[in-house]
Amino acid sequence: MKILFLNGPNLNLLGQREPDIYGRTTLADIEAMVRDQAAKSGIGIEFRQSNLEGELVTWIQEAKGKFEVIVLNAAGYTHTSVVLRDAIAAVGVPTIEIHLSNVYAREEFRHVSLIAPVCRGQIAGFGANSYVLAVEAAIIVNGGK
Ligand code: CA2
Repeated sequence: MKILFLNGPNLNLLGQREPDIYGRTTLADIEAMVRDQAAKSGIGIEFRQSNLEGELVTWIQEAKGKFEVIVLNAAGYTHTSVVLRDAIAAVGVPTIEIHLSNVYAREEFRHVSLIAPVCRGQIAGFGANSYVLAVEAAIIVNGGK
């Protein structure tokens, strides 16, 4: 199995700004944790970040036939993006929504996810471990393989 991890805007700043909310772990640290976890199950991963909505859409479209599962932290686009929702629905690659923070314990606008209805499930609130848990969720989504 191959999993495509996609990260949205500003997640490249992890570990450098707002450590009280997002912790001190960098996105590169998280990628290393995910690679370790995936390697234990013989899973291949690709890990990308973009600040551009259209680039994320293109990557979702290109995932068809190359990846079995997408794990998506759409960051702020979670709460605003019709185009990401449409791409996930159109492409049909099973997608897992993840967040570092517990978005339901934060501002009300973060309680709404436009992508949740087209995702297989959601993991939120476990910091960097949301990504590690997503590897296990991806195995479940892929039928245990
Ligand atoms: O908790 C999450 O993972 C979020 O997707 C993070 C987004 C936020 O808009 C979502 O509501 C929840 C924000 C990502 C920005 O990350 C930063 C990291 C360090 C410094 C500033 C922003």
